[in-house]
Amino acid sequence: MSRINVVGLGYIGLPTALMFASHGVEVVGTDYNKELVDTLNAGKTTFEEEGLSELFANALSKGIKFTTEYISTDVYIVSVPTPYDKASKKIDPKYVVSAVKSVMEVCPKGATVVIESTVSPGTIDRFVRPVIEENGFVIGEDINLVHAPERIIPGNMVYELEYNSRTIGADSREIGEMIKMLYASFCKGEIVVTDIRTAEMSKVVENTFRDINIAFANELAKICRSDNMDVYEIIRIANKHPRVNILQPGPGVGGHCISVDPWFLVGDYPGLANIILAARKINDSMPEFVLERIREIMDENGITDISRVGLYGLTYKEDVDDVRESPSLQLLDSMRRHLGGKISAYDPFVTKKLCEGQINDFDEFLDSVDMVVIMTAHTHIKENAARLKGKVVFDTKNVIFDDVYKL
Ligand code: SAJ
Repeated sequence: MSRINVVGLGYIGLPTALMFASHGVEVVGTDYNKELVDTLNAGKTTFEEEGLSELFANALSKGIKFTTEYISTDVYIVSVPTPYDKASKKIDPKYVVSAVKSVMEVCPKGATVVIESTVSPGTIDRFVRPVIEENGFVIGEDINLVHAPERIIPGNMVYELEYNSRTIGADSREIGEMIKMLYASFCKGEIVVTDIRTAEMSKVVENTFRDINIAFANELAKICRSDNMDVYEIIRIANKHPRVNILQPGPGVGGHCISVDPWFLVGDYPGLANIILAARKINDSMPEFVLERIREIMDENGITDISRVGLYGLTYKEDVDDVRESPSLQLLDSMRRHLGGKISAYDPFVTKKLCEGQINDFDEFLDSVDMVVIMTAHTHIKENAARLKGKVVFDTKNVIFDDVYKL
């Protein structure tokens, strides 16, 4: 194997490319975003992630290259976004299709195209195979096709890249085993080889499982609130049962995975995906539920001015700088629509201005509000909990153990 071309240098493609390069594989990373490629070529990473800078430095020392061009080589790893269409709920494969089209323009016969992006079951058959065939290639003879969905969690990506188990879906065992060997250059977890459709489905199922389980915790939070029971204590006690493991309620489910993938199943199997749809609706309703609680808590404390209420945390979860599908942004949107006014917000990981009332200094944020709504469980707020004294605190993430308002 001469070298690999990783196509798409985002949250998954970049660390994956760096990991391969750090383990001695010759890597060229391609992204059509010139600004992103320029940033990487200037020696800077494009997002914050534990251990990413060190991995980046290591990969650079091993000669990784970044470019906007697609190169002619034996293995392509396509790692581009796969959004869903908000109306039909089905996957929108446009980025995968356009990346594969670009690859087809340069790839030699015998090359293997690995799709890492999460896709709904059947996407590769319906959208990727035709692109390859339209270019005159016979799949399995001229071009090999593989699906190798990733499983890494933002916040612990570098560790999980190395230690998680992986799935490789391929048309033939031989090609599956070849790509397994490639990933085994850095992956110490078990690598299961299966067919493409099974790999597509199992990845979507993993995230759907988690969505449903979070929805259960969120529904319990609503039930407990309606009848004055402590949901956290109930979950803590129930989890003592050896076969019960309830997740934690929160202000909603964000990120570009768990809040998206279950929609693929709802879109493709309407009428069959019932629990999945209900779970999605429950999780999507949480920002509105938080808003109701904010109103109640404001009333109880005689706070009438919404501009004196501030949101702590804009990212979709703790200790990452990713705001995709963040419940905080959904809440801000609802607050603007229902309550009007300028709402203060602060996040130690976000400096880019995302809302009008955003304040980039924690002291200034605290000075400007009487009520703090904790939306994200950053380590920063756990370490600075004492500084919230004197404020009305609504802790949607259950990180402050004092007498504060909860979901
Ligand atoms: N959340 C809760 N309660 C919980 C756990 C999470 O409300 O008990 C919320 C989080 O606050 C967040 C959202 O759910 O808003 C999702 O966060 P997460 O940390 O559970 O997962 P992601 O979206 O960051 O990453 C997931 C992971 N999938 C699974 O755990 C099954 C990761 O392994 C996948 O690689 C990733 O999706 C992906 O790319 O698909």
